[in-house]
Amino acid sequence: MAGGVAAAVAAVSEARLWQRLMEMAEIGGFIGDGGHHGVNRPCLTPLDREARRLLISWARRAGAAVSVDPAANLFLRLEGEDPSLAPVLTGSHMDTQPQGGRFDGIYGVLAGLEAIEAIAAAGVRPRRAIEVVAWTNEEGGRFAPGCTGSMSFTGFKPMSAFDDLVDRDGIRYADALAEQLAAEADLPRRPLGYTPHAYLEAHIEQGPRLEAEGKEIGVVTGIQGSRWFTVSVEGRTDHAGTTPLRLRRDSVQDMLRAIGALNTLMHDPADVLRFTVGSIRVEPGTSNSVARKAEFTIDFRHPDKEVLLARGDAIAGVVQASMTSCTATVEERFRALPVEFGERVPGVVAAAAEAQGLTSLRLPSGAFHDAQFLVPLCPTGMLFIPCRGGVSHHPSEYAGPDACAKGARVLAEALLALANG
Ligand code: HGY
Ligand code: MN
Ligand code: MN
Ligand code: MN
Repeated sequence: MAGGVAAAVAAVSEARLWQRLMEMAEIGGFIGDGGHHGVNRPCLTPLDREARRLLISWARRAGAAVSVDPAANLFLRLEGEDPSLAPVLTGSHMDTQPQGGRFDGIYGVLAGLEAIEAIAAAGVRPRRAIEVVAWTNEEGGRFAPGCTGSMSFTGFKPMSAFDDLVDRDGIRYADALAEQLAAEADLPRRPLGYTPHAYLEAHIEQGPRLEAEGKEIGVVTGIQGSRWFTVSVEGRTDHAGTTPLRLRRDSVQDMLRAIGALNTLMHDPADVLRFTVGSIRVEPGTSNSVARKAEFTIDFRHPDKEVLLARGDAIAGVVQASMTSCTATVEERFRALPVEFGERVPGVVAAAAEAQGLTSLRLPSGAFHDAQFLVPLCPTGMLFIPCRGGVSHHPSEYAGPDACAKGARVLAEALLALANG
């Protein structure tokens, strides 16, 4: 390891990174299942802004320049020798699932800050600037779909495509975004989007493989594809006690029939079930009225593009064939095709892990990430750290201080290799 790199890696502080992870977990923190400390920190909310202010205070103390783009993506910049060169970009997201954990997303942002802080503390000046980004709305929990910040940044979709997304309270994405930017009017602004020299995101695995195989670093090879649909079944509300079955137009009954049929379509014995109904809403929603409307979401994933397209395109037909007395509409809300990271960035991650004497495993990501949208723009990759039992999107999500620090050290070395390359 070159002198500078060794000093930078050595300057990564396990204690500081852990302290910050735990402090961030208090913002939106709650005690959930089994007494575990969960985090519920939706995007574009006062909680999100409180977490961002805390991050900004740490970043400025570390000498990083802070700025925000029109999608409210937040950037922390460690200047390089040649500011005219395209920066290397790292980062992740700060928003969580409603029953989220203390590491999904925020680990990649804080590992990125830890890496640039250690590089600066070691007196190392990278050739290119290194930027840490906190992407807006990766989870899609409040405003579906997710990744609206990175999709806006990369031009995958125009930012205006998300304006009219609404949350459960009917608040529009554009209005929540405007509120965020107004609350952060004191922060320097930057234009939307640029082409990074490379992008590398650190994240917990959110799966069981690294822990099961006793490996310390995941060299991520790619991300499977995801498609989100919203199905709305319309019937008629009636009295639960007096309306004969033959006269009913019961949207819940038809919804259940459709979900049963979809499970048959989606469940491939050679495959794990990659089809999730995560949200169901029923109107009027009283026990003694037949449901007029039943709306449910579909999250369908697959690593093979053809299967993702063919089975996803078949969903609407299966839903329509399942209707006996109701009508249904099927709307696709999100589509991210499978991506492969190639060799450039994964190779740098693998070399850094080896240089630090850490065991590593090449594996694909089952979870989607903002990295998916950087692939068409620049050399892209991810590094994973193991998480307990592979559990995520649950309060018991956990990665230990040692695992978090190992990931941050590999990130620091990989970022320097990319920034000096
Ligand atoms: O849903 C996902 O895959 C990511 O964790 N948001
Ligand atoms: Mn995540
Ligand atoms: Mn997540
Ligand atoms: Mn992500």
